[in-house]
Amino acid sequence: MLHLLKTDPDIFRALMSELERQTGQLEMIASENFASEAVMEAEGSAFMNKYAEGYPSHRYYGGCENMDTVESLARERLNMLFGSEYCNVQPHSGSQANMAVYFAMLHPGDTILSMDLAHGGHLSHGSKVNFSGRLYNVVHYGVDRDTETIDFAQVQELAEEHRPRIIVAGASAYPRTIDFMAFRAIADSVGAYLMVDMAHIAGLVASGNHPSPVGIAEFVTSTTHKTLRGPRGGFILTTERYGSLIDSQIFPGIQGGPLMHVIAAKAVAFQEALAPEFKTYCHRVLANAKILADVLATAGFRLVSGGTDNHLILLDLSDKGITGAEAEAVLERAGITVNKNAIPYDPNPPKVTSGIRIGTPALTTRGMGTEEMEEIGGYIVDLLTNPADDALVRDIRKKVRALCERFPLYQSRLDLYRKALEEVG
Ligand code: DSN
Repeated sequence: MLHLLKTDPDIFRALMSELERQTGQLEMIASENFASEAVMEAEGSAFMNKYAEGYPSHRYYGGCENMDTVESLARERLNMLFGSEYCNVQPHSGSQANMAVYFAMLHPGDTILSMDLAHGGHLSHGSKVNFSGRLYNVVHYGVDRDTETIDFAQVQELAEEHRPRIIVAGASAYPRTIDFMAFRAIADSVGAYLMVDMAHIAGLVASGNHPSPVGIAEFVTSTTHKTLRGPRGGFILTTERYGSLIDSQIFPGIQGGPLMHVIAAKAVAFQEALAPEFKTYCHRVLANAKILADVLATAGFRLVSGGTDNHLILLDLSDKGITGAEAEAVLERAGITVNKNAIPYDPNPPKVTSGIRIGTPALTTRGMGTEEMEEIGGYIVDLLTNPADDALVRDIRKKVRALCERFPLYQSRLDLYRKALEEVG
C-alpha cells in the first residue's frame, strides 16, 4: 500500500476515503456486497499482467500455464456450484454475458420478450438506450397492476402474438421468487429459447434459497458481485450443446483478452460459495430482508407486491409525500445508502421515482442480524417520516456510526492505510 501512497497520493487518499465510506455507513444497495480479503487479494495481483486470449489449453499467447490452472479451477467450481454442464467465466460483466447469448442465438431485428425495466427488468434486456434495444425488436412484459408479480397470462399472450426467438427472465428490482418453470412452458409453447439472467439472486440460487434455472433455461447468465459476493464480473451457464458457440461469442466475438485477475478472484469466490457457511449466510440475508420488510410494513409503508421472498425490498413512497430521490438523499445524509428506484406504473421519471430499493446482502456480510435490521428499519421509518428534521438526521448518523463500529469490516486494511498515512504525516 505504501507503494500507492508514494506513487499516487491522490488516488491513495480517494481509496482511503472510499474505504472509510464503505465501512462507516450502512450499505443497503441491493446489488452491492463486500468481497472477502481473499477475493480482493486474488484480483489485485500479478494475474492482471497476463494476456491469455483463448481458453485453457487453447491460448493465443505463450506462458499461460498458470492462467489455465486458474480458469480451469474457476470453471470446475462454477459448474459444481450450480450443477451446470458447461460454463464460461470470461464475461467482463453481466451485460457482456447477455450480449454473448444474444449474439449466439439472434440476428439483428429478431424478437426478444423480456421484463420491462420500469417494472424491475434490466437495461441489457432490451432497453431502448442499450445495445439490446437498438439491435433487436424488443417486446416487454411486466407485473400485474394488483399483485405486482409477473403477469404470466400477459407473458403467454405476448409470446403468442410476437413469437419471440428468445424469452428473457430475470430482474434487478423484483422482490419475489421467479417461477422459471412457468417461463419454460411459455417458451416451449412458442418454440422460443429461454435465457435467465439470475444476477441478483445467484447467491440465493447457489445456496438453495431460490429455485434454480439451471436445467430449465438453455442459458443462464449472471454477475459475480451481488449476492454471490465475488469480484465484479459475469459468467454464462449452458449445456455442452451450446458451449462452443457461447465460447466463440465471448472470445473472439465480443471480448479480447480475459481479465485473468478477475477470473482468479471469481474462482476464489466460487470456492467460498461452495462452503457450508455460504448457505448460512444466504439464509441470514433472507431472514434480514423479512424482518426489515415487517418493520417497514408495520410502520405503514407500502411494499411493492406486499413483501419480499428474496434479498430486496421495493418501497413505494407515493403516499408519503417524498420522492425516491429525496428519500435516497435523506437516508444518505444519515449514513444509510440505498437507491431510488421506479415502482411498477411509476408516474415519476427515472431520476426522481416514487420508490427506493433496499437490500440486505452487504450488511449480512458484515455480520448484522435481525436485531440490527429492527434498529435500522426504525431509523429508515423515522428519516422518511421526518426528512426535514436535521437534528434527527444528525442523531441517526451518530447511531449509524456506532453500529458500524460494532461490525468491523476490512479492519486490517484500514489499520494499514491509516498507519501509512500517519507515517507520511
Ligand atoms: N445495476 C445493477 C443493479 O443495481 O441492480 C444491475 O446490473
